[in-house]
Amino acid sequence: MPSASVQAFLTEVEQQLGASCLKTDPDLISTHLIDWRGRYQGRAPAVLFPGSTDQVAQVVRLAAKHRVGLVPQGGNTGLTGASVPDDSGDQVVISLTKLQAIRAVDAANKTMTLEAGVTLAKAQDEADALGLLFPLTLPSRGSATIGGNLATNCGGTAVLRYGNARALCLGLEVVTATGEIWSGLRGLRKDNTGYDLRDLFIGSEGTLGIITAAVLALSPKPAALMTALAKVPSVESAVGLLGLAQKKGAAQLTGFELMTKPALSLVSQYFPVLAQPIQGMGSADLVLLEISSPTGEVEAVGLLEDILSEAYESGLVQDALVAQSIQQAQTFWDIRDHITLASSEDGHQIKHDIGLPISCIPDFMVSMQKELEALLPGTRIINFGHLGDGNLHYNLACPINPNVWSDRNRRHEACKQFMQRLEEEAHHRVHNRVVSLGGSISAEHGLGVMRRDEAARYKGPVEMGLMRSIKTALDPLNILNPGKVVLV
Ligand code: FAD
Ligand code: 2HG
Ligand code: ZN
Repeated sequence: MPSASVQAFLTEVEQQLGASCLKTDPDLISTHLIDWRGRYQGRAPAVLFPGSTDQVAQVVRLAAKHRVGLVPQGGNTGLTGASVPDDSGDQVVISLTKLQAIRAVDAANKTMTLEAGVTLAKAQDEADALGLLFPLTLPSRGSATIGGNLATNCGGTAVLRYGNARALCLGLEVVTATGEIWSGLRGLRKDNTGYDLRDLFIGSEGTLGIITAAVLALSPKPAALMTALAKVPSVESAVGLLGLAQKKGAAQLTGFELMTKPALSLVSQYFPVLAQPIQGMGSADLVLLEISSPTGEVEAVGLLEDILSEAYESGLVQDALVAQSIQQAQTFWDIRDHITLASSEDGHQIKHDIGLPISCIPDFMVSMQKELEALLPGTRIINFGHLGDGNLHYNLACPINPNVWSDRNRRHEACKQFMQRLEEEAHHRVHNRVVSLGGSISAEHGLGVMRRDEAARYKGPVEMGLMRSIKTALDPLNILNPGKVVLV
């Protein structure tokens, strides 16, 4: 049973917003209480679905009155357990998915004002219809929402050229923890009028305010986006290829993704049809390069061929496949975008989302692999990600046990036990090394609950103190996503 204050809160929400704004049936709300990976399972008596900014503000005012913790949720694709409630049964999920309006478009200013529940895929389509580009892109774009993208300051596969979500947002509308509405929907590229509140809310994972709408910055649409796959003999070569591609392609290089052998073999195993384009390349580490061209496909293909032939001659690349059409370019992305899905089909992994100076990555990979082979013999290092940004998804998968592997349930159980038993130790080992190299323990996914305590281990007292001061100043009653990011 939820506490008396939670019950009183829900009664008032129903009176003020109407019964259609909340769901309490356990079968209907269960998917909102577990994260995308199935790693964090919480409890809540209800999920609320406000239909406007005013209704969000009403909910927050009632939550403050009754001291009820609210967990903002968009597409629930987050990977750090930040979008689901804890297991107290006294937090309430507030879904922003009903906030769907496209409020304004301004093609000359290259901006679009959207509500928080619009999916990233829809935002991309809207920009496309204007003849422009919203360049943020993630494999989860079909479900992830603009509110969630900004609350996590997500990265994705075009950061190299266009920056993180933060760089693509000019203004915000936010419901504060007291239930007031801050209307900061400015479409300005320059605005130095005091503290940057927008930047404070972006990346705060629903702990400082609830984003209800945003002004997004659009870019000119390239005439063509083309891709190539390059087989690299080592990660040093991949780093060398990055330097060469940046020198020759400059800002036309929009994507540079590493996919190591073990990551690709998961895609081959669980999505064999998608993996067909790489069958002839043998088992190898691959880099996916994307070039955007203002003139067209022929020029983009020409630039890719130029980069790759020089790389081949200097031994950085052993083989390459350049897409010959936009459709084929997409098939290369499909391989990359399915690594996380293939991983979750395989079973739970110990996930890391690390950021490193690119120059340190080759040494990190060699020394880390040695350390992990000694600590976790047989573990598969599913290493892939945004090498162009120095961001790797350095995930550890359970050693294959041939006795249980073909049985999905038993395989998943084995992986779950592997993760639960070794996660903490593996995180410490990987993160200690990353931090000793000047890196980050969360390059793009945020802290949530998964990395909250790890971050507190590495950040000094000054940084932690400032973070707590910000949280208590903006959310003095600790009702917005309590327990996530930083404990107060
Ligand atoms: P949720 O998962 O619902 O929420 C995430 C966080 O934002 C929570 O803290 C939540 O409380 C908060 N929140 C949500 N909406 C609001 C709001 N309106 N106001 C305030 N707080 C809010 N991430 C990357 O950075 N790069 C990737 O390449 C990438 N690829 C992915 C691929 C897959 C297959 C999956 C499953 C996930 C991937 N992610 C990636 C992670 C995830 O998709 C992103 O973090 C995304 O931005 C989350 O959006 P969402 O709407 O699903 O947010
Ligand atoms: C990606 O880049 C996502 O595909 C997911 O950030 C990473 O599965 C992961 O660890
Ligand atoms: Zn990523």
